Amino acid sequence: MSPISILVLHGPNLNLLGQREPGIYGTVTLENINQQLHSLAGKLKCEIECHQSNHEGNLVDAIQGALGRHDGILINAAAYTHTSVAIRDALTAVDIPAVEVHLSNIYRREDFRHHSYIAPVVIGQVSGFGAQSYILALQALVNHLQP
Ligand code: CA2
Repeated sequence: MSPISILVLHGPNLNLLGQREPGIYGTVTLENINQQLHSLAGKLKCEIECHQSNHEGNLVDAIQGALGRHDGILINAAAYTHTSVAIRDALTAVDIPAVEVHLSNIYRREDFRHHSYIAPVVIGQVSGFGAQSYILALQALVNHLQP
C-alpha cells in the first residue's frame, strides 16, 4: 500500500514569513515550517508536497490537481480565507479531507478575519499556535486518514 500523501498549501504573503511583521506572525520562515512538516511527515510515515502562491487561481489549480494524487490537504489560504468562494468551491469539488490552518488566532483579530469561507467545508481548523498550528494540523489530518 502506498503511503498517505498530503498536499500543503500556503496562500498569499506567507512567503514573507520571518522577514516582515514578526510581532504578528513570528520569526520562523516558510522554509523552516516546511522543513518541520517534512520532518514530522517522516515520523508519521506519510509524504507531503508543499506549495505557496500569491494567486487565487494557482491555489484553485493546486487543489484540483490534488485529485488522484493526494489523500489530504492542509491549507492556510491566508487572506483568501476571508474572501474566496473559488477556493471553497474547489475544496468542495475535490472532496479530499482538508484541514484549515492559521498562524494567528483569527478570532482575536479584526472582525473581517472572524469569518472563514473555508471552515464549513473542512474537517477542522487549527488557529493561533504559530508554526505549531501546522504541526498540530498535520498530526490531526494523518490521524483522521489512518485512525
Ligand atoms: O494567521 C494566519 O495564518 C493568516 O492566515 C495569515 C494571513 C491573514 O490574512 C489571515 O487573516 C490569517 C496573512 C498572511 C500574511 O503573512 C505575512 C507574513 C509576514 C509578513 C507579512 C504578512
